[in-house]
Amino acid sequence: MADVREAAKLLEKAQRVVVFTGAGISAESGVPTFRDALTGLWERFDAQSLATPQAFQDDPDLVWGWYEWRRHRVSTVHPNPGHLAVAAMKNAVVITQNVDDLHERAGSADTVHLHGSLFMPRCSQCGEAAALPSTTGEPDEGRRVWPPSCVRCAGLIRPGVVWFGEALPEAALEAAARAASDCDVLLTVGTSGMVYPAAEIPRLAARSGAAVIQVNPQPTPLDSVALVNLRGSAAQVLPDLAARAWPDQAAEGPAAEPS
Ligand code: BV8
Ligand code: ZN
Repeated sequence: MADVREAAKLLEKAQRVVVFTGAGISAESGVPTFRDALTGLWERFDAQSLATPQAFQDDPDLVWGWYEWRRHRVSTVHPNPGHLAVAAMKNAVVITQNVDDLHERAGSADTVHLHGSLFMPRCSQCGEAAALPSTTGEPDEGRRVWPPSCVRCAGLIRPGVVWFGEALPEAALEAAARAASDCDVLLTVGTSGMVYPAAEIPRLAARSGAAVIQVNPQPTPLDSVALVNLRGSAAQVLPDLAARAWPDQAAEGPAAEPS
């Protein structure tokens, strides 16, 4: 209990807050984390081997099918109290490794996506942005789906995510580094802190004098970077933490998912 009170004090006093999230914040919405074993068609693969340019080149319909299945899944679930609590943190800069749109649907309109999004497909050849195919009728268990073709060069359309071995979007990485080095408090939620350069963000904040607060039911390599470790789930810890740090905001009640 002392920890959540200490964390709330740090947030209450803070001028500039950054919230840095990973797959764990979407787990309670029903979005599998990267650690969760893959199911169905993909059970014999691990996420890291599928999320690569090589995998797409070798097996475009397997990889495109996987991302269409994930996009369909995300479109059938909703932000949880963790996302809503973050959206209620008025001046917080939200930086995520997640490719889902649950932060935006909870009200965090300017979320910085370090690893792209499931909702911004583009041509793998000329980079032209592509339309999102409809996901209606997508079977829950997922299947191989041949990627659409680019209207400009007929190249294969790929998901707008950052694959292993690919550079992060420069603007997003710069915005994240700037916010982390300027903040008073960085709240890291639901990430194992193992994927770089994203995992550098909480470390950069700590090196720049900020207080790092970690929310995660499990220990991670960020335990030693954090001033306060809150061992619990995002949907349970964040609403309580926000209510303690900003009681007046809590009185207004969390934002409902914008219609
Ligand atoms: C690059 C998009 C070079 C796709 C993703 C330095 C050291 C070592 C390795 C490297 C290094 N620098 C670069 C590398 C290589 C590599 C890397 O980091 N490898 C790791 C595995 C060692 N990095 C790269 O390849 C990066 N690119 O380096 O390019 C370059 C540079 C210039 C020019 C050209 C090239 C690109 C990395 C991005 C890859 N794309 N995602 C997709 O989603 O399909 S990464 C993906 O995996 C996610 O975005 C996320 O980043 C990561 C998963 O981590 P988490 O989100 O933390 O999720 P995880 O499942 O691991 O953990 C969940 C946590 O939540 C757990 O701790 C759990 O306890 C907790 N939890 C569970 N339930 C809850 C909860 N917490 C709270 N509440 C709950 N309810
Ligand atoms: Zn093209």
